[in-house]
Amino acid sequence: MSSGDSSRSSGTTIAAIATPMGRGGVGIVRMSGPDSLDIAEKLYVPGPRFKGFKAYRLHYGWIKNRRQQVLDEILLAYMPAPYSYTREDVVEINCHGGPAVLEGVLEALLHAGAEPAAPGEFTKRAFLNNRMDLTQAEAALEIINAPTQEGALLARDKLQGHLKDRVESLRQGLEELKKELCLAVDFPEEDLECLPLEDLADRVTACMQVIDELVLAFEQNRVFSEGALVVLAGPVNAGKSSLMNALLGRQRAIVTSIPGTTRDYLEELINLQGLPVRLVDTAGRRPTRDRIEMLGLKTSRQLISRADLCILVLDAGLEPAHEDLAILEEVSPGKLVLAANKWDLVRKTPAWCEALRQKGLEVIHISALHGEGLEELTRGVRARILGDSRLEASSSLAPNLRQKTALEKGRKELDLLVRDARQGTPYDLLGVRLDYACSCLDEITGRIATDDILNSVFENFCIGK
Ligand SMILES: Nc1nc2c(ncn2[C@@H]2O[C@H](COP(=O)(O)OP(=O)(O)OP(=O)(O)O)[C@@H](O)[C@H]2O)c(=O)[nH]1
Ligand SMILES: [Mg+2]
Repeated sequence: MSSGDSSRSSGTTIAAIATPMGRGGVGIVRMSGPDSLDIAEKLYVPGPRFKGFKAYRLHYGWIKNRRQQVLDEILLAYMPAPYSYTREDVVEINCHGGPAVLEGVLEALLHAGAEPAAPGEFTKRAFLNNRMDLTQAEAALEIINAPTQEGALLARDKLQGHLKDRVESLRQGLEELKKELCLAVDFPEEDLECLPLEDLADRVTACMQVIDELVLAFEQNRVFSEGALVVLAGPVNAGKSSLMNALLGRQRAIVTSIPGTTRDYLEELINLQGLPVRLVDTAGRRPTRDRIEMLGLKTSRQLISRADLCILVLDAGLEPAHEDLAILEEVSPGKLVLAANKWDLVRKTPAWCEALRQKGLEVIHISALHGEGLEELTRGVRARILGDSRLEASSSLAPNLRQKTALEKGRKELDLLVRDARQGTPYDLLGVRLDYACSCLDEITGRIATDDILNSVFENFCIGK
């Protein structure tokens, strides 16, 4: 492995608070490096039955602060290398989860010889010590950040190394091809016999298909890891804010019968049967000269252009004006659902609604006020965003943006390779393209890990992970 910053991994012992700041029942301070146990011994006050530190046991006792005063009652775990998160000696101190205690313990460890850990440094060491590849390190961050359990399950598969295995098997296929290419080059008179052009093209195309599947899964996974952006839009007074509140289950947005109640946008995260959704209520559309309202409408347009899905809310009892339907031109039909609201006042499908349905628009009758039709709306929203795809095993191999970019780079090279091969480019030159495609895959797993790559991965981590 050619990795940049392995210097810190050898020798130093790092420490950090691993649990979030704030008050909790338990907080954990973590150390990793060769001096972990020595440093812990300086500060640990044994409990009554202590008979020396044993690996993978919890030791009851007390911990001193840097002034040697007994600070808190603790449980201390000692996990010697190589069977630890970082593959180095690790000590974890479970103390009470208050900021003063946690800071006091950390301060004492630093005073006794540990160095403060950088963001993600524990995981970076785990990577540098070959405990995990880069896709697994990134999955550790993804599982922490997952907004719903479904999102966490997707990250879990990557944490277990499934994406790594897929990328490694792709790479292996390319390596084998490379070997055969070399053979063909060594015996040029037989090259086509050793590796017929069609065979070469087929095998590279199969690799590209695997890459395409992974890239496709990226989009789906993005929705689960970041949340889908769903924007409520439509004319004033249609009931957008009422719908926001109904879906949220609490009165978040102000609702009045005065048109133009909402001016700025409001965003809340909701869980639609496992699908995380960033739900946004926007200012209602109407012709206006009010500067604040105009700014609100501009923001609303920007949100609509970025949305994964737009819910056009209309008052079912009012035939929409031409400009109320302008959004149909702004948003592609696949990204639009019409919620015909105030159904409690109408109870039969108006002709204009039917006409829109005929045009292929999905129309769902709801009453935001009485909470009717919300389940159907939820189902419609999920189906639109997820398409036919379900949470299947394949989607759990979804790459993140960094990994997807590297996959696309590799795919482009393979595409060029097939083109060159068909144009009769000599086999040894094709080998160069194969090497480059392999190096793109290596960026994903971290076989090639420059400082730039490592920094871009670990700068997003929190301290203590
Ligand atoms: N009968 C009935 N009234 C509703 C329903 N939904 C909303 N309303 C009423 O319609 C009025 C407007 O509701 P809002 O939720 O403020 O509408 P809005 O689209 O956010 O309006 P703006 O913020 O002005 O764009 C309020 O008086 C609501 O109580 C519904 O399903 N049935
Ligand atoms: Mg409103």
